[in-house]
Amino acid sequence: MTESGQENGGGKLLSIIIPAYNEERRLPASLAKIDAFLQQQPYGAEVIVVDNGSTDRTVAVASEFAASHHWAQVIQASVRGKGLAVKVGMQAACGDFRFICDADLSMPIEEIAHFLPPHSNGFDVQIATREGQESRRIGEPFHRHLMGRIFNRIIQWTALPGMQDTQCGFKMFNRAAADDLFSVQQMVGIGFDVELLFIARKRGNNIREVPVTWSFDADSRMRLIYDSLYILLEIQQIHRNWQRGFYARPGS
Ligand SMILES: Nc1nc2c(ncn2[C@@H]2O[C@H](COP(=O)(O)OP(=O)(O)O)[C@@H](O)[C@H]2O)c(=O)[nH]1
Ligand SMILES: [Mg+2]
Repeated sequence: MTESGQENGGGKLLSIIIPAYNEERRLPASLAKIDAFLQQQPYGAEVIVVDNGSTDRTVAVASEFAASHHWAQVIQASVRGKGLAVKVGMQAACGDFRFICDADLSMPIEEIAHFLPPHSNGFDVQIATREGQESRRIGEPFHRHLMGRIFNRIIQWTALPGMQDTQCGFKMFNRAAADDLFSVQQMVGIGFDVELLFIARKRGNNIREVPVTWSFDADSRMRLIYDSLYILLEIQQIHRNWQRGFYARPGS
């Protein structure tokens, strides 16, 4: 990794935003993997860990890492919710490409290369997908996959037709899309992925689904049934927000 990313006009090519809630166990290993990966890359990058309300040592382990890696920082947001954490991180980021990255690295960090130039050329938003022939799901119990597919059908019917996997926690936004979408994002919780993709489609953004290898991790902050049902309520809210003009470009 270059210190300043001079080949990139002094800016950074990549920002990795990691929402983290009670991740003291998973975060150190993931940060070490990201560090090792970035050291091998020719471009400048930054890592932003965003906590909100963790009750364990998440902030301490992330701060320890940031203290010894000047391109890493920790942000503490006040209100809970992955959506808010991602929004805060994206708005603090400075990279040309900004990547949401779950703390568990259930997608190996090396796959991020598929979201960067030249693969990213012409795309505003790129989302990791665990569906399709080129994707690989490792270790996922059958009933979890089935629930996920049913849930995806419901999301397709109600908000995002044709989109095979909206919920994978790895998504890339180019600078323009990030500046635009996160400035109008309203959902602070679980519904934020659907909301961002919904707005991106309405904007006519070019969205690409990127097949990835993904490993199931039973350790989850999500409450499977409750959160799935809650997203449906949030989808109703997204449609209401759209009708009320909440997603209009600021100043338009
Ligand atoms: N900052 C923050 N991160 C969260 C919150 N809820 C979930 N996350 C993070 O979101 C990511 C996905 O969570 P995970 O438990 O792996 O969910 P799953 O993969 O969907 O089962 C992880 O990095 C979590 O730490 C939250 O309220 N605040
Ligand atoms: Mg996970």
